[in-house]
Amino acid sequence: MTVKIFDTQEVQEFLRLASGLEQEGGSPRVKEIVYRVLSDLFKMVEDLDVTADEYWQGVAYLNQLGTSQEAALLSPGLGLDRFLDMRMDAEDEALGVEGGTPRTIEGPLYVAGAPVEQGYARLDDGSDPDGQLLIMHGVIYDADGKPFPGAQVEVWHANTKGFYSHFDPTGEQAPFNMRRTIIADAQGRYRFQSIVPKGYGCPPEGPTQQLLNQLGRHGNRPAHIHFFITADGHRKLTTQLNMENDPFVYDDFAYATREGLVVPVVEHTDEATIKANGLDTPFAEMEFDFKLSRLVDGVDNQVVERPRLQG
Ligand code: MBD
Ligand code: FE
Repeated sequence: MTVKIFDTQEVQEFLRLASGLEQEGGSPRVKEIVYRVLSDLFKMVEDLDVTADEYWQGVAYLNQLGTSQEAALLSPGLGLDRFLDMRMDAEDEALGVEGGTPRTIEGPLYVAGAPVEQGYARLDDGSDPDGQLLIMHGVIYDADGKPFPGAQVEVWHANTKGFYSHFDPTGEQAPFNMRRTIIADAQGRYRFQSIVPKGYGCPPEGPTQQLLNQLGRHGNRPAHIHFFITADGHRKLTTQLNMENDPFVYDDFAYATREGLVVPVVEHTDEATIKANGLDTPFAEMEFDFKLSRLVDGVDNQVVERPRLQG
């Protein structure tokens, strides 16, 4: 079709009507957003000459996305989560905030309410037969570079199949497996034992992977560990560490890898080191220190509230 109607008075008035802009009630903010989204969609349909068949395929896709609970998975896949981070980084730059550990996206798989431990925790319950022992540790530093005793380290990661507890399609994992909250010790240190995770892959038959296939893209993430770090007087840090030896480390479908967040996984096989760590088998070690940023005018200007599963 070559006829153009988007710019006619009839269509422009219709957009205002459908967005509730001629109504008294409702939310001005929602009206403003819906008006913009609808306008952009109408224009896209006209400019790209979207057929009715294509349109209804799109509607069916959205239904599928919801039924599969994958909306918050498609979002990072299309780079929207990364874009929100880019905006926060730009805001920091404009305000002159610098020097903390880089943020990166939360992802869709956090669960609130993990067990709380002091200084040290074991994250895995020993049920993953392929698990390679992992020791990870480091220090939480405040904005002045001083260790922060009592800082709260929330950590979560996948098993050797790339599956997270509470979201495991095999149903094999117990609640809160590989999820803990660790309170930093008197020297600001945290330490945990777990197993080396494997990278996540989108459900191969799900709507997210289906769309990625149409884009000629894969749906894999490198092996990674998620963190929320919380401490008085500082902004909550949301970040992830990616394992340096993973083939996807710089090819993440969710665009979460960042300079400064790639960590070597050091393999230890010599007896003395094994013993010194109180262990009796070879293990992998990761070390990472987190540096927090202070509140901006007394508030966390970038804290994100979103619906989260409560375990
Ligand atoms: C994950 O484990 C993840 O961290 C993100 C961002 C998206 C999908 C799965
Ligand atoms: Fe993840």
